[in-house]
Amino acid sequence: MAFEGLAERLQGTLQKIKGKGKVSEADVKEMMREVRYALLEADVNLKVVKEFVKNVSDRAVGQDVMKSLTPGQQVVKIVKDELTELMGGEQSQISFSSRPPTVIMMVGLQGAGKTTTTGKLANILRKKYNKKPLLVAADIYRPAAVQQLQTIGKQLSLPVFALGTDISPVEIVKQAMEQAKEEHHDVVIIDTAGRLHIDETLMQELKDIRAIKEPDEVFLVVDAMTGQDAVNVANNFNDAIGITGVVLTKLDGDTRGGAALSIRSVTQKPIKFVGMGEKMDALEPFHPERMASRILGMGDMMSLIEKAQANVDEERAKELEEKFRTQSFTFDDFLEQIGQVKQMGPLDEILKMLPGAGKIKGLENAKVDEKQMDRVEAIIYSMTTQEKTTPEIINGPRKKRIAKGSGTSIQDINRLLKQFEDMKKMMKQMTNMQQKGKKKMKMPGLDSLFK
Ligand SMILES: Nc1nc2c(ncn2[C@@H]2O[C@H](COP(=O)(O)OP(=O)(O)OP(=O)(O)O)[C@@H](O)[C@H]2O)c(=O)[nH]1
Ligand SMILES: [Mg+2]
Repeated sequence: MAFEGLAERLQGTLQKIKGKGKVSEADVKEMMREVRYALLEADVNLKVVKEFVKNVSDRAVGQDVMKSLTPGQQVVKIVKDELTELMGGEQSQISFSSRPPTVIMMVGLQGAGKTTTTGKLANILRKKYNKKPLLVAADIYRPAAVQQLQTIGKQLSLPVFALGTDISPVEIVKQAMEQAKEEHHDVVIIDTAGRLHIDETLMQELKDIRAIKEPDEVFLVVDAMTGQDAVNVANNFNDAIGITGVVLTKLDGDTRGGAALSIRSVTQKPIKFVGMGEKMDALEPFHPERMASRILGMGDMMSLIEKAQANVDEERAKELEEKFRTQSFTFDDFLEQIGQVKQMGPLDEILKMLPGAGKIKGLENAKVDEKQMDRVEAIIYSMTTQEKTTPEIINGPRKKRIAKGSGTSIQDINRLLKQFEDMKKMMKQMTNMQQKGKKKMKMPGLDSLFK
């Protein structure tokens, strides 16, 4: 899980100051020492850390905090605001050309994820923006690079422009632009070659491609796992050819976070997307505020809801919303949820998006494997209709019967009953939170699930 160490340390540190009715300068100093350490440990650029610490400190010992009724919480909010700012503040959108086709160039070092991201991005452009992209295979150097893009194109049913490897990338791109015009493609995404290190030939070639038609976006693709090196790479590419944004890949791995937190501040270029896996739907727009919220254990309800909305149909979501509200959620609904959760992705990732999830005992080690889910399903299938709707009636003899029927143990039944109760409680909390938050926060999307 990305950011794990950083999240843990920051949350631990903030926990100490959160409940304080009074926050002294010494408290802030103490806290910031730990924050500084946590950031450096996460491989955040030293200059960035210094500036961050200064900004938070200045605001945290300011008049507003001292006068506030909840200074501890105020400080936590400042940390969150500054983290958000550090990652760029607002979400950065794609710039489209007013005179199509929009040209997007993918650049970066070898193995960063350019080719994969080209496919993922085209997929998003088609799905969410209704665009008709053309993918261009301009990497003539790495063996099978052209085929790789063609395979991705086939998989997504998207056209790939390729001329083999005996022709220069500049010529390929020129001809691709012609074809895009003829076939009315409104976006052209150019997959360029990577190098092990930044070198003059690579840069010159990229400059030559750039010169054919000024791209609307030059996306630098960098591997988040490379930490501060990613920041250096970004700086070098930006100086040499000029980039417009960054795609941070492999954020699904256990990166410490240094790149995500430093890149924007060092290069002044926004992170536009993050890669969350190898599959073609594993690219997400980067939301600084949501990311800050996730790092600080405040959850990421927005992403969770969006994920849910992508998998749940509208009608059913409305029904569930009503059930959450009236607390009439049954084991049948639970069963259905399990099915949907299975579709949403790894459960431990999803649970981490819940506010305060980090504090639920044992959750960090929750490895809910398919087998366990199957067991839960078997137990529910062994319940009578009445048991499913009013689990309170499940007494000793009933438990015995269910255990026998599902090939599980009484302990398994007890555990599930407890989980079900906890889940109901959590839903109640979420519903309450939403109602309270309504006046203060604007959370579009959330409304449709929890009214
Ligand atoms: N886990 C994970 N793997 C990724 C992600 N993005 C790319 N990869 C993997 O990283 C490897 C390299 O990806 P490519 O897209 O071929 O990288 P490239 O930059 O085009 O590489 P070159 O063309 O050799 O320069 C592949 O195995 C991808 O599946 C991501 O977000 N998460
Ligand atoms: Mg490639």
